Amino acid sequence: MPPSREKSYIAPCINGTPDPQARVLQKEKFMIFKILAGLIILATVGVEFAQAQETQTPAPIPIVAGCQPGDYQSVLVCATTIAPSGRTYSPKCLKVQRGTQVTIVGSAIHPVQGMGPINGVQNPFTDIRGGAVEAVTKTLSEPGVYGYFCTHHGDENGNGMAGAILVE
Ligand SMILES: [Cu+2]
Repeated sequence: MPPSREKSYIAPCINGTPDPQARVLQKEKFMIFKILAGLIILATVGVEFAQAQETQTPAPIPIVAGCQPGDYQSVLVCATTIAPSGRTYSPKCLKVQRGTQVTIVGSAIHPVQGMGPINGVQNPFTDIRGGAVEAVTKTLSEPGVYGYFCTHHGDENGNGMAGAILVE
């Protein structure tokens, strides 16, 4: 008989009374079972958590005024300005952090008007009915996409002279 087997074999009883060493061994076996069960539970919870994370991935960025997700020019300041540049805006696709003050320059030639809410996010530039003929400053506190356009050279659907602000 190999020595390892001899070592692992413990009779449950010695002379009709339970062997205390055997009981210890059984406790250890039970402990191993508990650890295994714990690991299985952890793995299950982990998988469920990962699946929950997967379903919580943010919705794709809506394309507004032709701005694709990769087109956004990131500006890491607390106040920034978008100005007309010919028949377009500069920057046309602007990305800022929430809480940034954004000024859009309007003029008699390029009255600026905000688009309606996108994905339920209210656009503070929308209340400029007919288009602002001067610079308008708004603080964008809620993440989302905010569209705007020139009422002379663009439209509500983002055609022509229009732009988008992505707030993260
Ligand atoms: Cu214009």
